[in-house]
Amino acid sequence: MTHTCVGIVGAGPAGLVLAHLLKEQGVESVVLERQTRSYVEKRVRAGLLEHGTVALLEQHGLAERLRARGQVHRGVELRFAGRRHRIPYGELYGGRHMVVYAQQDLVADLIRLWVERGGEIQFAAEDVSLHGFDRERPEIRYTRAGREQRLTCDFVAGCDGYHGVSRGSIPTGALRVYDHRLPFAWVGVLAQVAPSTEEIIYAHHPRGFAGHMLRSQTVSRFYLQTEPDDPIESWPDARIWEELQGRLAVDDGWRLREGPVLEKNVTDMRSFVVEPMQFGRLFLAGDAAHIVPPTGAKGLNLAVADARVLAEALLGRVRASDSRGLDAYSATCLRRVWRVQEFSSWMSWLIHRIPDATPDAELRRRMQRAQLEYLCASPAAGASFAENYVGLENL
Ligand code: FAS
Repeated sequence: MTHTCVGIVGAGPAGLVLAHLLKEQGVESVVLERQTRSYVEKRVRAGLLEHGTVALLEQHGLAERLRARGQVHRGVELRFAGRRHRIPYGELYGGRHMVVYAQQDLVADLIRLWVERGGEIQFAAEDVSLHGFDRERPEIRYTRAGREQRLTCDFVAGCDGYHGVSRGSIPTGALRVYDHRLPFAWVGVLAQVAPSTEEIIYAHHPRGFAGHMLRSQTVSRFYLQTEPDDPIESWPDARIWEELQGRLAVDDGWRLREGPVLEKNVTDMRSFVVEPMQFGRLFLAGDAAHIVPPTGAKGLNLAVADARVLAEALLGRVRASDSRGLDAYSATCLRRVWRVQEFSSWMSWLIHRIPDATPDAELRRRMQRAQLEYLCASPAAGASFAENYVGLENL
């Protein structure tokens, strides 16, 4: 049996950033990851980092490769009624910018730096179970290469995502669960094709939303609105490109480049939050505690924000025996979580086609169009969008 100060379950953005911030201040942790290293370093997910996320990574010496290979972005393009509307969020929000950098590349950077700095990470840790976190000596049990292992710790960080074991380890009834499924889903597409745009495009179209996201100069990410539970089999590549061409079209002849589809899947959209994000000596961070609709590109950024709050709170307790940060952990994180939930939900309803089954669908479509026009015409509305999209500070 080994002991560490903080047992971290999950080597995603939340777990890895937390591990680094603790180690930098001399607080030891062990990261337990169910998957193999190569699996987590190839898993395609997010790709847009908020200004605050990049600043935090830079502050802690974790952003060298991100700065060298990420693409700085200062604006986004909305399309509707065949027209383009650029929202210059950099100008509207004090020059702050965002960086396009694939999540799997960030995870690979954080793992490489963690190992280089002497951090301990156990990949392929199976059957993880959490014990005693409501008492003084939490224990994490797991098997690795068929042998049972036990890790005692002073605190446990549940950073194991929505499908992890941590949230489910908390006694039923101890959590309030908020779970809302939006009436749209995304066909996520990764294609071997250079981007046809300099900036991210969100297109509102009568056939449904389409998004042209960016990942690199040779690979592009696209999203298409579909029905929840729509099987990916109903989206052959030909249909994907036909719908992207149609929904992204504008009246100035712009054309979308096409290329081989590398990956495609259907992702449901939900707003999910558990309160509180802690129980005894177990603290949930990232997707283990909340899921936001991917529209506003917030999930990864929220995970890193939780990790920053949890690291500060744990350091306060471990180094100064000051428990106030840990006592307030959940309330501190939830202020940002609910702000981001509201913005992501608002943005989802702004740019998706309102389903026919929605009560007063036609009326809501008229109000949606008025909102789009107002957002593109009003500097005040643009500034409010900019600070939410790029990332609110001091929350
Ligand atoms: P993660 O899920 O990233 O990491 C959890 C880790 O815990 C994983 O490595 C997992 O293998 C491990 N784990 C799980 N169970 C375990 C167990 N029992 N024992 C040990 N380890 C365990 N967000 C955006 O901001 N923009 C996007 O465009 C975007 N697109 C997305 C597309 C998809 C298909 C998905 C699924 C998510 C997307 N997200 C996006 C959200 C996503 O990026 C998450 O918000 C982000 O990964 C959250 O980071 P973590 O909380 O660290 O959780």
